[in-house]
Amino acid sequence: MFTLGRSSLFRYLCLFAVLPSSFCQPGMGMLFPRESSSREVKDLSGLWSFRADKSPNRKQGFEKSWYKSRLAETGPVIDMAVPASFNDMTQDPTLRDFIGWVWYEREVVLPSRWVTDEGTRVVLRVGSAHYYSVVWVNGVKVTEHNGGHLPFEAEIGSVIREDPTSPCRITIAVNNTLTLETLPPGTIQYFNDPTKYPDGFFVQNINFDFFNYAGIHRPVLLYTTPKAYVDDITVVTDFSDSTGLVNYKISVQNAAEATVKVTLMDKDRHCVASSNEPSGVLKITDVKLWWPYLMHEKPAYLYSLEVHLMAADERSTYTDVYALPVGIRTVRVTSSQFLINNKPFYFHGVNKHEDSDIRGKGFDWPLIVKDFNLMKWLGVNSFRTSHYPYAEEILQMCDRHGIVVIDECPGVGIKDIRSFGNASLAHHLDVMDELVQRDKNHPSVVMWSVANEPASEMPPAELYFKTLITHTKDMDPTRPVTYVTDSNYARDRGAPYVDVICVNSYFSWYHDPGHVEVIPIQLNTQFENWYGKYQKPIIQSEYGADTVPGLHSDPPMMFTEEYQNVVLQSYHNVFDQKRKKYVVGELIWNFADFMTVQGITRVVGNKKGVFSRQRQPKAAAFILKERYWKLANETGKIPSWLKYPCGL
Ligand code: BDP
Repeated sequence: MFTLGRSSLFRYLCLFAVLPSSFCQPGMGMLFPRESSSREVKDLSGLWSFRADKSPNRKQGFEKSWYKSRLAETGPVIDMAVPASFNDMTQDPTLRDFIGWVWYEREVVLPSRWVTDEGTRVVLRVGSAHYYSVVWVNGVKVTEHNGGHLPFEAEIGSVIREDPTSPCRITIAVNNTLTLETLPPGTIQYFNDPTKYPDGFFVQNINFDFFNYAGIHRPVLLYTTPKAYVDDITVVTDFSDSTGLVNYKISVQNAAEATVKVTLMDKDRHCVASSNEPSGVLKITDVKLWWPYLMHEKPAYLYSLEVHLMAADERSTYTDVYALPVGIRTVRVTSSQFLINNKPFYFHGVNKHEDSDIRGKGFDWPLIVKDFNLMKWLGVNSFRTSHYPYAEEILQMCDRHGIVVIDECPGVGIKDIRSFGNASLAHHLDVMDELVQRDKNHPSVVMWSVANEPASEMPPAELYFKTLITHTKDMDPTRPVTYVTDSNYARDRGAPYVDVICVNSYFSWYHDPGHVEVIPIQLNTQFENWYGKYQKPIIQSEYGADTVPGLHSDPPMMFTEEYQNVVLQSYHNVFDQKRKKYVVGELIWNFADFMTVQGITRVVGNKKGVFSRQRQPKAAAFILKERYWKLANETGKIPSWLKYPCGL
């Protein structure tokens, strides 16, 4: 182990190479905040003060500078849970459907060392807030962020040190208005006819099928690092025979001089490789690869890459320690296979949503643990983060349990030609940058999805997706890139650029409703057409049928549990013919029922879940469970210790 007393620091600094200057790039890292001997984390989950700006132009909060004093002094506030969507918290229908700025505030008492020690960085991190956020500390603006599903940070040390005696007052204003350039896009439409609508009536139009929940959705944290710190780590893994290879690169900030010690520890805390260089390749003999759940006797093996930074500036010396979980695995795609560690991988999984009663899209550990138990019970080996990036803690669970992830950005509902313009593309590229930056080190993430069902037949879609996909591959050449299509194979303009074709189809539902007998023909045609044209592996990325739990009919009718069963079985028969050829996966739509906007096709939400929104199984869950365990037996390896499929 690497430990060093302060007195031996300078001797130590001389022992290791001084980092080259190119190594200290401007801070771009988004490492997940972890406690270590040099870092503390303070979780601000709990009750915040909350006020929706219901003024006609929604700008009163800015006009009256609500951030300058305590929110309660500006007008009436209510208690609000963080993290959570605000929409379903109260009985107020105008808050449920509120569009515009909402204001959150929390006062925090900080440990005095954080405030007095100039050698400590204090960072405020918002896991996600939907959609646009502005953040102040003690009335001073510290950052703003455009986008609803990814974290953002601000270093607040200098602000809190201005008045060490005052508590730290954090104000966050969040706006859920969507525009043609947001991801997902949306438009505001005003209705001015006084014979039909009340004064100021407007709606937000969207082209995606989930409720636009809003608020602070993921934990807000304060964390510390030393002034000189490990800003980022990038890990790319490979192996050759029984030797594992971990390519790593560490970037450091604020260090005039710095040395690093990198140690790779196995699960038993034995050091299996180490280095004193800021970048390089660690070689691990008798490597234990990271395997997906149900593909190996010991899935999801994680090493720990421990980075120990020793740095100095003219005033002081600093030590920073950061431990990153690392799974060693490879991903590759051929014209008909998806390979993990050079073995064919078949996705038998689900599409999910971050969605539940009361919390909306708010991060919730009990829900996450329940969902992982249900997924493992079902025999799921993978899911797609439809239709936006999920919380980092969920991806960490996937790393730990071997659940493979298709990581999707919020490019959903891009149907208006104006959303293919330069401003939209620039934002989409930024979001992909943020997503890859956040998720690049997760072994569970095996593919990036840049969009869901865009209007890919429109002429501007070709350049748009070519640019987006090429850019994503440049950022991360180690993972395939896709977008999910529902377009006709002959009209799709993005497919030439993707590595894997992901197709959604709803035969016997949106087309030929009630006629399950069309499924075998139409699904077969779908696969043959796409494969015939592109010779790329195909994933059935969505299929399903709305089902109201407890509704029954035989012969099966739409919306009954029996109908969902027949739809699934009819699809499965075709998958079984094609998976021997080029179909590499099937992801049911959806894992659980979820909330949508109100409309004539939705009965309090989308009911295509195999579980209800409260996570109780419909009949289809048992069909899927039987199938997925059979598939696991055929295409993977059910570990011998997994006698009965359940439990984490
Ligand atoms: C698909 C969309 C998904 C919808 C689903 C449905 O990708 O977001 O929820 O249809 O209509 O086309 O259930």
